This record gives sequence, C-alpha cells and structure tokens, in this order.
Amino acid sequence: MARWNPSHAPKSAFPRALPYQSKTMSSAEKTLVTVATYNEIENLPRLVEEIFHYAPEADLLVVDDNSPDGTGRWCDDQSAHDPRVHCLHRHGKLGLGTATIAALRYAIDHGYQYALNMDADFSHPPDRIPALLAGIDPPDGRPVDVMIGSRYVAGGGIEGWPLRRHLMSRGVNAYARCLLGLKTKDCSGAFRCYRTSVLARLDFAAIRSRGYAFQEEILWHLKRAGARFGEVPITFTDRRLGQSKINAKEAVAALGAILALGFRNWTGRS
Ligand SMILES: Nc1nc2c(ncn2[C@@H]2O[C@H](COP(=O)(O)OP(=O)(O)OP(=O)(O)O)[C@@H](O)[C@H]2O)c(=O)[nH]1
Ligand SMILES: [Mg+2]
Repeated sequence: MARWNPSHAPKSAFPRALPYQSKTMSSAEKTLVTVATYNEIENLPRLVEEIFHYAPEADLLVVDDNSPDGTGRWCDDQSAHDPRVHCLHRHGKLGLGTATIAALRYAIDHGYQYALNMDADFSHPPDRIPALLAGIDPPDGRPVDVMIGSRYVAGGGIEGWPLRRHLMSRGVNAYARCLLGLKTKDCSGAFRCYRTSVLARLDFAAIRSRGYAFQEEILWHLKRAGARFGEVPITFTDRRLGQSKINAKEAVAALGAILALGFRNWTGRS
C-alpha cells in the first residue's frame, strides 16, 4: 500500500472557472460537500484544496471507513486547523451506499440546505461544483431538488474509459431507467447536489442497497417522494491515482439490487 508523502502530491493547477459566487450564506443556506473515502490518500489532500477553491463557503464531510493508508488520519489533522472540515470515521469498509447515507443524514441533522456528494478520485471535476449549486436554485429558472452532474446530457462526456466500461455504464443506465421508470439520463453517477429538505422526507431505513446500486435506489425513492430532477453536463475522468474499489462481485450485486428494486417498482411493493 502506497504511503502518503506530501512531497509527491500533484501540484494544483486550477482551471479558470469562477468559484461559486453566493450571497452571504446563513447557516440555514449552507452547503455540505460530502466525500466517501477508502484508501484515497493520494487524492484527498488536493481534492479538498480544489473543493474549497470552487466552494469556499461550503463545509466538507469526509466519511472514511478506517482506510489502512491513513486517509482518516489526514482528515483529522486537516479538521484540527480548518473548521470547515468534518470527519466521520467508521470501523471498516462498510460500502459506498451506507457511507453516502451517513453523509446525507449528517447534512440533514446539522441543518445544511444542500448536500453535494462527489467521489474522491477526481472523476467528478471540482470545477463543476458551482454549476451544480447554481442549477439547483437558479435565480431566474425552475428550482429542482436533485441536481445531477451528468455524463449523458449534451455537453457531458467520459474520458479515459475502455469500450467495456462505456458499454457497462450505458447498459446499467438503460436497465435502471427501464426498470425503475427514472427519467434522468445519468442514474448511476454519484456527483449530485441534493436539497436536504427533500432528503428529509425519505425513510433511509427503507434503502436496501449497501453498495453501488445506492445511486439508482435513492433516485427511485426521491422520485416517489415527488422530487424534481435536473442535470448539468460534466466530463467524467477515469481515476488516475489510487485503486478502484468496485469489483466484479460488487457490480453483479448492484445489478441484482436494481433488478429487485425493479420488481418492487412494477409490483408496487414497498
Ligand atoms: N467510506 C467508503 N468509501 C468508499 C467505499 N467504497 C468506495 N468508496 C469511495 O467511493 C468513491 C467511489 O469509489 P471508486 O473506487 O472510485 O468507484 P468507482 O468510481 O465506481 O469506480 P472507478 O471508476 O473504477 O474509480 C471513492 O471516493 C471511494 O474511495 C466504502 O466501502 N466506504
Ligand atoms: Mg471512481
């Protein structure tokens, strides 16, 4: 396992996008950026820097599952001198779905207005955080409850994937849209901004997916709760540092979970 060495950290090179220019936020309007981590020490320090570049008024919550590479310890050190940074430690690798639920519950319980979730591996470009935040409550447009950073709307895309990954992702999205009746184009991406007042209507205990099918399942529950959805284009980039945590077993489990949810959808069982 590679150990974190700050001198090996990639240098920041922020593209010229404007940070999120909000009016002065009251605590009730604040955004919590949420990131689930397992062994992301090669990515997290620079990611945190970029998040605060684009959303300086946001707070950040890292949900770490006792990463052997010290990601959680780095987060504790960071939170000791930056009050915007919060860490939630779990005792072991309990799955991305439950980590995201823990983060969303934290956002609700602590009175944040928005919870903006992203992966730690730079697949979700931090320079699109302002677009997600601006899109959920546009000054002269239709507000939505979930704004999705989408690979599959005009202007969006994916860099660095082999054909196999493209086919899998397209297949999972078509499968989820068809079985769950979702209208959004990108149902499997985790780069999303949620309005917490709508999340608070959900019964999180009824969300059964522990792993990757969580992304589709929460959209399905939100749809049933009457949520409004929007999508803004993002360019998703394949992870460059650190290792993927998804394996064939988790991918098959996710497909099975969506199938079971599809059964609930079509039979009306809750
Ligand atoms: N806390 C926690 N985080 C996790 C767990 N599994 C994955 N993650 C995090 O979830 C995010 C997405 O995981 P990835 O391994 O990048 O999975 P992916 O993006 O679907 O797959 P790749 O495209 O191969 O990177 C990353 O920030 C991971 O560190 C888990 O069990 N617990
Ligand atoms: Mg990834």
